[in-house]
Amino acid sequence: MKKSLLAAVVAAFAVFISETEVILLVSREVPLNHLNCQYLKHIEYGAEDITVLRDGLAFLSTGLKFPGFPLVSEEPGKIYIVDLLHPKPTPVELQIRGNLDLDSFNPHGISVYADDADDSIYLFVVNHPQYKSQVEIFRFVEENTLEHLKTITHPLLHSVNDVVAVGTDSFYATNHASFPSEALHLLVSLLGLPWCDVVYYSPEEVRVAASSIMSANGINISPDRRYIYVSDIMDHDIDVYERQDGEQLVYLKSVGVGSLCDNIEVDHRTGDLWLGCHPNGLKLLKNDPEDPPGSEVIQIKNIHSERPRVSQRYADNGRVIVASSVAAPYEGKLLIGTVFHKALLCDLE
Ligand SMILES: [Ca+2]
Ligand SMILES: [Ca+2]
Ligand SMILES: [Ca+2]
Repeated sequence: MKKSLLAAVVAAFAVFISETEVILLVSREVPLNHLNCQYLKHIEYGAEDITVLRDGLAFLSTGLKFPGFPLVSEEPGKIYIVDLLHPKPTPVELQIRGNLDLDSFNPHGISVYADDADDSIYLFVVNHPQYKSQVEIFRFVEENTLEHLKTITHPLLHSVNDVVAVGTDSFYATNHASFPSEALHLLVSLLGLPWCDVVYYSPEEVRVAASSIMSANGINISPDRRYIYVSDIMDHDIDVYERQDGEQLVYLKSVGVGSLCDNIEVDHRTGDLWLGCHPNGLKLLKNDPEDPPGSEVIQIKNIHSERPRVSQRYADNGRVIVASSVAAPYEGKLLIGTVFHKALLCDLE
């Protein structure tokens, strides 16, 4: 009884503190900064993460169910694919073959790995069946099929948000919470302790690869595969790491973004980072349809220089697009995905 009372007090205080923090730091009203955009067909229940291959094929992770966000559909999550080089890009649902329970499929962050040895494409997907965390590895076969290869679970992979593949069966994954226990994580957040981490996984070795993160959300890799970028969403910055021999991550620096940035996509050609961000965390928590959470896309140029250029490329007050979580550029186009709303295809030029 005492324990549950204490947990309730801690929880209430944590909500108060985190709301205060959000009000102070990211309760922004962003002026509209629109592009020429259209809604993507068939995407009605979010596309929390998107990633684009060099040939213009984009994978979309849709239908995420997550505590604290509205349940917009009872249907299981799905993976879509869309060809950005098609004159009228239209997402197609990928069929999943193999030993995966599709009824509880709840996809979150995604990453692709192109194997130069035989041109195979692997898709890595964070999955939350019954709100647990695991990583699924698929091979993309034929035009519209994913073949499920394996499910990876591990005690260190307890609150996984996103993943970046570095081999056919190895990856880095972010934990957005410091502990699997919600009460413990609330306490840690309440104390402002940066106790979240990035975990390296390979069949031979699983370990914490980077720590001292407030809340690790999106993760991605530079085109030369030398650097790893992590969105520390509650610290409002992007943490930059160098990959060294034996998959050791060495922290280099952090670049402030002034918004709650979710997933990271990297432009294959320029190396620029594109971030889907939440300008107003308080509205995201409340999710009032009368006053919806907005969307913001931020680009970082020259992140490895002395003076990275951080600029806003799109902003909306939630009347067009609610809670953007990813922005993926490709050849003058920009895909914007959301946690639980629609997705946009925009012209950048
Ligand atoms: Ca991702
Ligand atoms: Ca940080
Ligand atoms: Ca995310």
